[in-house]
Amino acid sequence: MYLSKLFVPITKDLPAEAKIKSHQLMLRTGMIKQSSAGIYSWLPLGFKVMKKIEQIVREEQNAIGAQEMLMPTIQSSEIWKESGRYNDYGEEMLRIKDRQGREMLYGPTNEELITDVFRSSVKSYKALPQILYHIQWKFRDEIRPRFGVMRCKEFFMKDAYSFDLSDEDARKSYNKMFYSYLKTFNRMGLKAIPMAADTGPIGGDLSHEFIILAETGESKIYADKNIFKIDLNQYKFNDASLQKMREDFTKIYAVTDEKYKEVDFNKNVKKENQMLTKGIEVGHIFYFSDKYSKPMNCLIDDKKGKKTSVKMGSYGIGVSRLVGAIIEANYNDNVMKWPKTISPFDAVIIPSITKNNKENLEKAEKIYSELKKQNIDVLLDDVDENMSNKFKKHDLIGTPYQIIVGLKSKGDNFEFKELNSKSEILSLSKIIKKLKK
Ligand code: P5A
Repeated sequence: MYLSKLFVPITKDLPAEAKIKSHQLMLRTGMIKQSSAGIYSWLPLGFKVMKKIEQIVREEQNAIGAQEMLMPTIQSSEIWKESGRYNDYGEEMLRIKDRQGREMLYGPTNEELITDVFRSSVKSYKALPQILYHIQWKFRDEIRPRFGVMRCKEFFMKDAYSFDLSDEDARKSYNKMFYSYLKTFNRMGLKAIPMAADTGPIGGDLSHEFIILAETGESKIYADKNIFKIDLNQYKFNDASLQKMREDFTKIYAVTDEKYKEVDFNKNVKKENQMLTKGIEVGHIFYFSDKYSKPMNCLIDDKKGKKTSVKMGSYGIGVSRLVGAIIEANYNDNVMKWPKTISPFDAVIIPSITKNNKENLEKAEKIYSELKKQNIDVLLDDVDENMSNKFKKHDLIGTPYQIIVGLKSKGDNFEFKELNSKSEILSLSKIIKKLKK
């Protein structure tokens, strides 16, 4: 992509409510534009990043055997009346009526809808276990939307739902998802801590939040630093190993302020290992057994032919929230550094261009087509602007690698720079090798 063609409305004027770095940087680099309180348009740069996050989430869900589907955003109130949550959900639910006066709502979550899909098609234990998921917009009429895409009204969520015959089997599905979440966040360069959590309006008695460390996070956390030492690679993808994994994680003290007790913290964690900080919740998983299947009559025949309510869990990842959360975890002064797996571009070529000398631009175009041939997603800054402005702009956008075509480049050798480190002079073939790594 040529920068002159890319729709990135970089702006300097920030609204007063943009208080945290991710919100400011996303507005400044034209990743998003607010359309009304807590509702955003995703412009090309922001959308590209979000799609990369979505794809990692999808791959890791598929890897544990979850199946992708798509449910609508608008739901009928009937199923929510059956589960008993229509009134309980309160003012966060956006309620609407269609032209026949039927009560509808914009889905804040999908436990009821998936239970309805499931009960109409699955009747026997033989079809179990199943995990279904979709990646779809949600709406919650948050009383105080803030922090840009981190707490907004309309947001993009991956929500998965598991169906099992017994409580024991359901916990195996829960463990698979627990493992999948840790792998998903690792691939985004994030170290997420699983923490025992309250279940709120979703319900159930087993729940973990996945929290990443960031000073601007909304959750206060109290944890033992040893939690970071657990190596996921030691576990195999089988029930016994995944159970051991969950036990290993839950043995180590890590709670949010809802569950924090000073005496427990001091008793369980040595002073030098105590970590008191803030974090952002990027995922949340729940096991709630028959909370929805029982009132909604989602029954299956067990091995003896007896009807029993299917045992369910639900598992959410805030896909759009992750865009902001990853910025919060990685920015440094005004430099946004994307993890390589998430960055909107793999590299940017920055030629020094003047009115009378377009030689560097021509060289840059050649590099561009070489990199494109190698399937490297590269941005070419073909804008006629001074180099210091260009550098500021690209630091802001945060592409992890820069190829600078200016005074220091000679023949087939160019200045190559990884953000936040010193540049080196490398041949194009060496640059390609590095980028492909
Ligand atoms: C789990 C999947 C649920 O809704 N039902 C289906 C369960 N859980 S949750 O914790 O309420 O939300 C899951 C994740 O969605 C993100 N999230 C938000 N992102 C942006 N703005 C919001 N207002 C918002 N609310 C929730 C979080 O990442 C959360 O972990």
